[in-house]
Amino acid sequence: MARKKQNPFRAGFVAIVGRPNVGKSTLLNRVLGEHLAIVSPRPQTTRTRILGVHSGPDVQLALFDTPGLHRAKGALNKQMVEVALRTLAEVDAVLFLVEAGTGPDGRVEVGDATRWGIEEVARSGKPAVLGVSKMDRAPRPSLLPVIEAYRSLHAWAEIVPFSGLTGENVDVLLEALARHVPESDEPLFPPDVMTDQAERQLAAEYVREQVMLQTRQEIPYAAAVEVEEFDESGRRDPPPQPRSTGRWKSGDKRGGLVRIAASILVERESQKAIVIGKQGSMLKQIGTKARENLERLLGCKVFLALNVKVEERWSERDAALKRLGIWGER
Ligand SMILES: Nc1nc2c(ncn2[C@@H]2O[C@H](COP(=O)(O)OP(=O)(O)O)[C@@H](O)[C@H]2O)c(=O)[nH]1
Ligand SMILES: [Mg+2]
Repeated sequence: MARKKQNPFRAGFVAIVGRPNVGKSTLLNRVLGEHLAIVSPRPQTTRTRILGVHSGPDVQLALFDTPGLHRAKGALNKQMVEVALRTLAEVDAVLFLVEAGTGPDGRVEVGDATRWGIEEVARSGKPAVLGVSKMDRAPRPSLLPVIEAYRSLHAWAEIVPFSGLTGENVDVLLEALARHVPESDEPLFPPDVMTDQAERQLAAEYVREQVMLQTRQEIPYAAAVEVEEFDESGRRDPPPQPRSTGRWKSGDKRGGLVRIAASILVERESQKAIVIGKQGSMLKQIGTKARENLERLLGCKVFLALNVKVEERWSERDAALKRLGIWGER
């Protein structure tokens, strides 16, 4: 009996880039089936690049979620855009995302920032797949003009409409990306590794996500979160080896209790008052929701103690950005 020729194994790094809010983080989470990257309706939710590893039978894609490409003002924003551009230079392939949907007159407007992003993709010289996101909210016939508008702007390797929210066509998108990463004898990461983010970092991000979702005006952009204590001595069944790599593996849901103490940094006393809320109500709400989400992620009980600190102009100071992990090795 003739046996089907096996596909060669492929493995590579892929940068997910695009304007803020196009659905980069939602896609990464959908691919991994875990809430790894935080998501909010606000732009600039993602501040660092986040590695998520997708391992299939004949492919491994190491996907970097990146901060959105935008006109950056201030040290924090400049650093975020820098991270996205640097990631472009380091990967095997690029997934550039734009949103489905047309204007009320049926026309497709390609903004200047998007054009600039596409130029950067071209400059990288990497094979680039165009992902047209949020297809769930665009009527089918409206997809074609969007695809047409972008087709002429770059020699895309492939164009795939998809929805990170419903998961529609995400498999097709992954297959398209797999065709543009190199053949490889071995995977880049052990197949059970999902990210290089330590649980401690994830805890900080989960708290920041609730600040983004529950506060208004300037607070989301003025806030950062620092975990001061992550005590897992109360966790059940410690793993056989210390996880010195800090890599978080899915399936690490071991029961028991983790105690976390974290500070929410803001830039002014007035902002501190808002984050604390009347008789602590806002801080309580942020803490409750973040704790529930963390319990789901870690698979154990979580004791989460939050406080709010003022650190003037942290977002303008390089040292603070480094300390908070926004600038540096990542
Ligand atoms: N309808 C719909 N909304 C989406 C989809 N993907 C993301 N969103 C929403 O768009 C907003 C920004 O998403 P996010 O993943 O944070 O975008 P990012 O800034 O590119 O990482 C959030 O409110 C998401 O819920 C999608 O496929 N369909
Ligand atoms: Mg994001």
